[in-house]
Amino acid sequence: MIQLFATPLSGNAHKVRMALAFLDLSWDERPTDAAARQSDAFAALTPMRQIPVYVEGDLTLRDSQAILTYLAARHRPGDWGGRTPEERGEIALWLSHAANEIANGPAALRLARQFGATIAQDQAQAVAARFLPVIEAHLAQHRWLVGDRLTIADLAASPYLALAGEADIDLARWPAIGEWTDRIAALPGFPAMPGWPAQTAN
Ligand SMILES: N[C@@H](CCC(=O)N[C@@H](CS)C(=O)NCC(=O)O)C(=O)O
Repeated sequence: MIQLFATPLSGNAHKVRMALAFLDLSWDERPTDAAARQSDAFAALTPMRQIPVYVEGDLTLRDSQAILTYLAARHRPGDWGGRTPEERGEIALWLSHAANEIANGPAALRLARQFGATIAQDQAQAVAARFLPVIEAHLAQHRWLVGDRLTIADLAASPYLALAGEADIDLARWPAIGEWTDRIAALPGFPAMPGWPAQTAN
């Protein structure tokens, strides 16, 4: 049985939860709050002491982008991870944005506002201000980040943008981003996440 070490409010964990749900896989969710992340047992799973962590048999994998890459290769080869070299390159681009600009912009701002984390506010605002117009312009021209279908690029990039309101980012300013996160939430099997509004198909 797959185990997913996670919390309900972690956008990084939700990337993996969406992938598992869309793949129609069963998993055992292992709630891993801040106290649990300090335990020796959790440190033995991941030296970073961060969620999500994915365990399947002998495989233990940390980092949401890495776990998505694994799941795509295992369960949707030549599709979720890209059909062509060009698509694979484009998917790597959005996974990089997820781990850099989205993590250090909207996700960091949410962490500060919702959970009281100390962050470099000005820097996070600047990262978000630089990145949001880029993805908005892309999504104004494309229904999905890469190709004409859902890929792991969408799974990696969407949670912290769907939750941007919790970071005091007004999604009304970014309509294409909002329509895209609604589109993902309308997919059959989408797992609910607190703060990500439920949708019907569009
Ligand atoms: N690059 C990692 C980042 C994971 C991450 O930041 N996880 C957060 C929860 S969303 C965490 O465990 N924070 C606790 C900590 O850093 O100590 C990923 O994409 O999975």
